[in-house]
This record gives sequence, C-alpha cells and structure tokens, in this order.
Amino acid sequence: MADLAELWEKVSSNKDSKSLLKKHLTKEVYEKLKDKKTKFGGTLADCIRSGAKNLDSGVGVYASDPEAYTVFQDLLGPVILDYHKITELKHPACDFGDLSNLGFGDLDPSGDLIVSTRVRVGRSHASFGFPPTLNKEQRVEMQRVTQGALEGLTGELKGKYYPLEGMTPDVQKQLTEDHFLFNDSDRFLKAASGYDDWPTGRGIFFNDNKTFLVWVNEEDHIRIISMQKGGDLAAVYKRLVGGIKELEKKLEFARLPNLGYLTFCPSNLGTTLRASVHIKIPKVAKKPEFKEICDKLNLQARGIHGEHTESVGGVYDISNKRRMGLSEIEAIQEMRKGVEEIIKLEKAA
Ligand code: ADP
Ligand code: CIR
Repeated sequence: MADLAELWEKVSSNKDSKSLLKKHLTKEVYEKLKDKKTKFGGTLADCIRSGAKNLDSGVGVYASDPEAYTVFQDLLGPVILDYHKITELKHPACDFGDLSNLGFGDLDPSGDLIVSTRVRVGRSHASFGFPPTLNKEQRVEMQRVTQGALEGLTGELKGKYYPLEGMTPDVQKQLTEDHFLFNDSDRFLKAASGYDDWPTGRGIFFNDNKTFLVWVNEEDHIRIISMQKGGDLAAVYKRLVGGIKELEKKLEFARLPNLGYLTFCPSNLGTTLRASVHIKIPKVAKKPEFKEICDKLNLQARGIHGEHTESVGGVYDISNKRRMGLSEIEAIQEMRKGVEEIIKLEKAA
C-alpha cells in the first residue's frame, strides 16, 4: 500500500506528463480502485508502476494479469479507448480472411525497396498472470507448457526451443542484431516487472531457416512471429496464421469478447497484430510531412532495431498502427495498402 500511495503521489503531483496514465488516473478513479485485487493477486500499483516511474511514458499502464482488464476497467477502459482511438470497448471476432484468396502477394516484386517482412501476434495463457504477478516457479512452469506445445509443431513450422539461460552472449548478440531475438533493455518494461527473474523462463523457438519464431516470456507470455527477406507479405501472413492455428489446438489463450486477445500492454490488445516491412525510403522519410503521411495511412514508423530506435541508412520499420476494433485481415489489408502507397511516393519522389 505504501508502494501504491507513493506511485499515486508521483503521478498526481506531476504537471508535465503526457501519458495516458496521467490523463485517466483521476483522484476519483484512484480512490475507487486502490484497494482492489485480482484473483492473480494483481493490484493497481502493478498496473501503474511503470508509468509512475517513467513519467515520459506514452501509455504508462500495464495490466497486472488477464483479470486486470475487468477489475481495473475504470482506468484501463479509458486508456484503451484513448490509445486505440475508438469510442466503445468493442472488438470483432477473430478473422484471418480467406487465405486461399488474399488478393495480394509480394508488395515489392522488384525487390528494390523492401528488405524484409514480419508479422507478429501476442498471446497470453489464460491461466497465468502477467509479469508483475508471476514468480520464478510460474515462469518456469509457463515455459515448460509453451515449450511442449512448440515442440509438437511439424512441417515448415518444426523447430527447436532455445532457452535464454545457457545461451552464450555471442549467440544472443548475433540473434538480436539479426532482428530475431529480444533483450532486456526497455526501461518501461523493466519498471513493469517485465525482466524480473531474467533470464529464467525466457527463450526463443525457431525453425531451421528462421522464418517462424516464437518468443517465450518476453513482454507477453507468447509472441508468434513469421518473417522472411523480401516483400512477400502473403507468404509471411499465411505461415503465421498456420502457426497460430496449430498452437490454439494445444493452448488456451486469454481473450475477452469486447477486447480481443489479452496482452500485458493495452496498446497490443485486440488482434495484437503488427505487420511490418523494413523498407528503404530515404526520399519519403526526408519529407517534412513524413509523419502526417504515415498517420493518414494509419501506419507507424520505427527504427530498424525496434520501438524507440533510429533508422539506419534510410531504412524504416513501417507497420500498421491499429490493432483493435478491426479484424486480423483488416489490419493486414490496412498495412498492405499503406505500404503500397509509401512505395508509390518513394518511386515518384
Ligand atoms: P514488436 O514487433 O514486438 O512490437 P519491436 O519493434 O521491438 O517489436 O521489434 C522487434 C524486433 O523485430 C526488432 O529486432 C526489429 O528490428 C525486428 N523487426 C521488426 N520488423 C521487422 C521486419 N519487417 N524485418 C526484420 N526485422 C523486423
Ligand atoms: C509507454 O507507455 O510509453 C511504454 N509503456 C511503452 C508502450 C508501448 N507501446 C506503444 O506505445 N505502442
């Protein structure tokens, strides 16, 4: 409780924070939620710790566990509406579209601009809390369950699980530089207990050619990733959907009808899908209106080593910005259309 009072003091006394936490954690909401607890043991302190310690957060809130979205709805609800720019907490049923008739293939057949394509989703075990409510034994148990499901995959998805514990620093560094692996360098996630007991329970699964990968216990319990060189979005997406469907047969994922799939950060709710290209767009990116162009197309630009990093050599990570309030196939189509438009603009510039 002392912890919560201190965190509240930090947030409420600050005048400069632009975070959604600052905006939506009013005195009234604080008073209403301060003594509540989820069945996983999650508290309001767990939800606001990162944003209170990092007042420069954009969101500033994490869910302590799947049940936090219900128990702390008075805070999380307004944050979700605001972040996803939607007017009601509503999300359509999961719909991956007609995979045999997607109507698109390679977004850059010339191979001039797109370096690589990646689509990822996050998934959470319905029966486990999120990082602030997990202990070491639970992280290990969750890893065991996930690893078991992954090791049953066959065909193109067949691969091997590599726990972070025991991986040499050289291998870790190379996998990270090659955009395959995560690390423990995000201060927002760190303050949210995201790296507690690191590296216990963390690891990565991938197939031989590293086109299908699964992160275990990074920000989310599970991140399912499909990626390859070049711009063949259809191939990447189909492989991802195949992987999701296989894992769904073996694991129960946390989902609410009005929020979609549940994730640690409310910014990832809904489809949880981020489809990105690493794309060479030195001319478009130099335009003063680059940010407006992306906004208008519902795209987000990141640097090539992930969120909060810089571009290198005019190569940007361009992805769909919206994940909630639309279906999986709609999110993919939005990204596809946006990237096609960006390519047109780059070629014309
Ligand atoms: P997330 O997709 O989990 O939101 P990040 O922005 O942190 O994540 O990116 C995770 C990793 O994926 C980083 O190493 C990033 O460089 C890599 N990545 C993202 N998009 C692509 C892409 N289209 N091609 C290759 N690597 C990518
Ligand atoms: C923040 O609030 O800025 C961090 N917790 C990171 C949020 C990550 N997602 C996002 O802004 N899309």
